[in-house]
Amino acid sequence: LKVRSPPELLEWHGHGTTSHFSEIVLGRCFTYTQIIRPELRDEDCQKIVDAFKSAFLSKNPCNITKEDYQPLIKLVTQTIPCNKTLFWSKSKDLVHQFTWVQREFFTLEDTLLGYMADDLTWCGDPSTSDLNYQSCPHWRTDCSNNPGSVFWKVISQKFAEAACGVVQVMLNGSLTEPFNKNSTFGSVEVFNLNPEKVHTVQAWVMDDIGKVSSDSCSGSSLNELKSIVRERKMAFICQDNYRPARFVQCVKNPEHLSCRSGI
Ligand code: N1C
Repeated sequence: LKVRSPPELLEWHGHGTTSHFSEIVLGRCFTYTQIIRPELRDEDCQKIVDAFKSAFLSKNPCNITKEDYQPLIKLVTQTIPCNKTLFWSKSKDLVHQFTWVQREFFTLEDTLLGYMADDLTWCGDPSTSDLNYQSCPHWRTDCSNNPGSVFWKVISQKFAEAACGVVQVMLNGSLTEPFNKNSTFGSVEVFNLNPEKVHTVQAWVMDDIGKVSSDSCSGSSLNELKSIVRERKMAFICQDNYRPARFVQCVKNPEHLSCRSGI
């Protein structure tokens, strides 16, 4: 006789684990390692997905630590070529449209672990070995040490530590603070760049099409980033509306004045 547990009340304020989470991450792992980057074809996707799930299953989803993800991190070794790391903050759609065309650049979502987890939610519960499809902690109203937030923090840190040469960051010039100290880029990635390997940080500050283009590179927000970068002994370059990325924005707005010939 199977005893069914009563329907649970929603314990957390965030969305529950994405339906079919295990199948999606396994499928994405195969797509990535077999089709997108066949140089990784020998990676063991089943093992990777098991390590991913072991990081948070049967654990309190408010007490996840960086150490929980170490076995997963150790399992996946992917090297990104120098000069090709592209960070971003508040510009996710554009940056991915850009890397889709400009294939040699890598955002974190263009690496195996970032690709597997992108846009998904996941958490477990100490009382079962199942995923919690009902609700997961919301980072602000419940707790910041939840499986998703800790995951992005850990892999963002690794991604930044591994960068070399010149690194790029795409920022959103339509915000008053294109560089935000509290973002993952501003709090984790800039501080984990290794100045012995990274000589230059290059910012591309992209305005939304239709908003009056502001000279964000000379504003106080970008000045703060410049200070941090220079303090850490790296060079800083800033470009407002970097043309190759502007062209990607213009695909959807070909008639806009800023997209016509004399841009
Ligand atoms: O906080 P952010 O941006 O500055 O984070 C972006 C920054 C990028 O350079 C990435 O390398 O940090 C990395 N990163 C992701 O790749 C990522 N994918 C999805 C950080 N967070 C990521 N997410 C989720 O979006 C995650 O849940 C986090 O809280 C948001 C951050 O987006 P943001 O504020 O625009």
